[in-house]
Amino acid sequence: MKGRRITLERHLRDEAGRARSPAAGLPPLMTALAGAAKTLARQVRRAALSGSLGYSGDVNVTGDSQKKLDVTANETVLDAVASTGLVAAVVSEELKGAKALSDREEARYILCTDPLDGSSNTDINGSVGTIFGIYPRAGGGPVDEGHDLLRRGSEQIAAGYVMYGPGTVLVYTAGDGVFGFTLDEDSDEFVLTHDRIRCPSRGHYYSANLGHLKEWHPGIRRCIEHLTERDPATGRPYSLRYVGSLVADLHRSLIEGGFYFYPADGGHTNGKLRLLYECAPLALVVEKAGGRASTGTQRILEVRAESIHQRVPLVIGSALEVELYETFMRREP
Ligand code: FDP
Repeated sequence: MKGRRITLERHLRDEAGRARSPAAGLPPLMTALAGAAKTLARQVRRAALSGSLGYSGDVNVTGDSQKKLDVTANETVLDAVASTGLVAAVVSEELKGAKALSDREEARYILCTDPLDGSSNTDINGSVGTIFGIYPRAGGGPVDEGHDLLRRGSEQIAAGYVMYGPGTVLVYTAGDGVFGFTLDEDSDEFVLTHDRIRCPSRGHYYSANLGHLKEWHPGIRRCIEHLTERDPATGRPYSLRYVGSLVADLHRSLIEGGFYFYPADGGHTNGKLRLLYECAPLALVVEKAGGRASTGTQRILEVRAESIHQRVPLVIGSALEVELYETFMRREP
């Protein structure tokens, strides 16, 4: 990249230096997460060589068969954040309950994470990701599930994701702007490559598992019919793009416009994706970039979690497409 080279460390220092930045206490935690991402990028890249492809033989708490990489990714992220002493507890897709890490006063944060999202892609050398949302503790003393963990996404002070694709990209927001960093493997540094990302207000892609189409809300089926009709004046038909890895599909929508959705269906009556460590962190990123995220009827960031592994329907991406989807859901059949 031409011009001044800004590493993640440098960027975090600059942000922390701004008097009112909400990121002030976050640099060591973000640095630890970036460190975990570097380790994971290597583990994912070398998985076929190190015998780490395939299933672990266990099933996680939400019923998914765990991949070996799910297990190592979880350990990698937990070890990294535990070493900072800043995190009181972690909610992870791979842990049945929240894991308490520290009861010291400096442990001011709660981390919600999906350490390896899209793990059905690991064995075919496809893109996968890590998702994280960071909350301030609600109070002192021992972590209280109701107050500290069952939160609204709007209470996050930072959130982001790492995408392990052809390159490794870390995208995060601490409230003021969304920033994307690409891992420079020569220097082993994350370098700012996407400054103050803005999600285009509309795009021409939609991403969803159409295998469930017949079981969707009639409004969503009508929305698909609308998107696939030919009308060059409004850019229709839209093109379908579906990696089947939320982070990768979301990253496309964030950068190029368009939207991703995973509604309720016969097998997933509340949708498939988890509120605390998939939907809420990505909703914060997308909203801070000017996009939208909703259940189809409610803004994701306003949904208060009722349990740590709660699922919700999700539609996320360019503001105009998310609005269109919501409009179709509201219309009478
Ligand atoms: P995966 O099960 O592979 O971890 O988080 C769940 C998730 O992937 C998302 O990343 C992805 O978008 C979705 O599920 C894929 O679900 P389908 O296989 O039903 O399309």
